Amino acid sequence: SWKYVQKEKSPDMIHVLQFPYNGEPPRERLVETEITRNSDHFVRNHGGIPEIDPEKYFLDIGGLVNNPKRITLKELQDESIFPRQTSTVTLQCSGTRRIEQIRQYPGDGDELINAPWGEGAIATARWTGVSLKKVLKYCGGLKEDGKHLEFYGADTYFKKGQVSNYVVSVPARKVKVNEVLLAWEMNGEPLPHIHGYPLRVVVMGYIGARSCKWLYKIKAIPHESDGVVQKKEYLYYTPQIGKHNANYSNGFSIQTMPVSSAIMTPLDQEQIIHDGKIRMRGWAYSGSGWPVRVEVSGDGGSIWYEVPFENMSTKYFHAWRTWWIDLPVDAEGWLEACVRCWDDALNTQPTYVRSAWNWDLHVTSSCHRVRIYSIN
Ligand code: MTE
Ligand code: MO
Repeated sequence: SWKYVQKEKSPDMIHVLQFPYNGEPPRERLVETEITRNSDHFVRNHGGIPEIDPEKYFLDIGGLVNNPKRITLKELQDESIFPRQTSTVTLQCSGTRRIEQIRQYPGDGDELINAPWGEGAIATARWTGVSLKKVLKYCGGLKEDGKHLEFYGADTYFKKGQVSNYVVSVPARKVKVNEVLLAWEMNGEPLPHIHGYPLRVVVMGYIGARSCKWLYKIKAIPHESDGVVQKKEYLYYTPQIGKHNANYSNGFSIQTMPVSSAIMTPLDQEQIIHDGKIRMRGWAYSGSGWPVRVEVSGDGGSIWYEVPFENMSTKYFHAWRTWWIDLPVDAEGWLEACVRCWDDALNTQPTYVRSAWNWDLHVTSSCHRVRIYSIN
């Protein structure tokens, strides 16, 4: 997989894990653009990168559909069969900002098996492909008890004592509302190998884990997938569950991403010489609504300043909003800046890391904080 890292990723990616390859871009670059460059898009892999010949490739669609089908890439791309769809979508790994849970409560969580992501395991791209809704229709639609769609990725990996393919599922209602895309293009370019070439799933509003890469099979099933990734990983445990009592049945599958945000500049521990205002930039995203308000504080959360509406990007419902603000700061010395976001379903972020701490260290959605040294 290293050859694809060198070919397809920026040289200054932060390699969160070398094998399987997991990387995120430098913080200060991520929010420079609303649409992330392909080379800067984070990568989250569980195993190696499969080599798939697009000429020999086909997608099997079976299980509880009326007419199971085997479809080639050419057929999928034939616009007389399937209308093409391009959607601008943010993918966020549920491990984003995990480093805060690890640093603040070392040893409490299952950190040995979980990559220590920073704020960069999130990115936005224009994905082109076909809606899974249309593909299911082409297969005669779902049978009565076809309630979930299971996705099979061609990569294999070893985890939790089992060797398996990458297998996950989403409920059929997510497909019915047209929030699941099968994509072969990323920002107008062929899908990079590292991002799932030749075909991947893009699920809007859900954790990145459901957006299966190197897709080769879709199966309609009556219940959530029994695969390892669905049932043993990406589980949310309420805070009273920890290493002494966690078992896979007392966690539940994380699907929809909660509202979250982050300050990308200035960096944590940065020294800033300024004239009473500090320029801050970041992202805000919600899988369960639309980020409508972002507030930033320079004193740890006593006084909040609203990010002016015109400083928030985007017209894309399934994407993040990048933002900037010139934060008024009088104080000198060390101070704590933090950010919080509201979405249009009135969800907001927990105040402290502990408020949303969970044993498997997912969805660190508390107010993001950076310590900066102010010289005024
Ligand atoms: N699909 C397969 N086949 N194998 C994987 O390891 N990782 C998932 C998802 N799809 C994964 C996968 C996870 S956890 C995330 S966050 C997203 O892919 C990341 O997508 P990206 O690597 O294109 O950014
Ligand atoms: Mo992920």
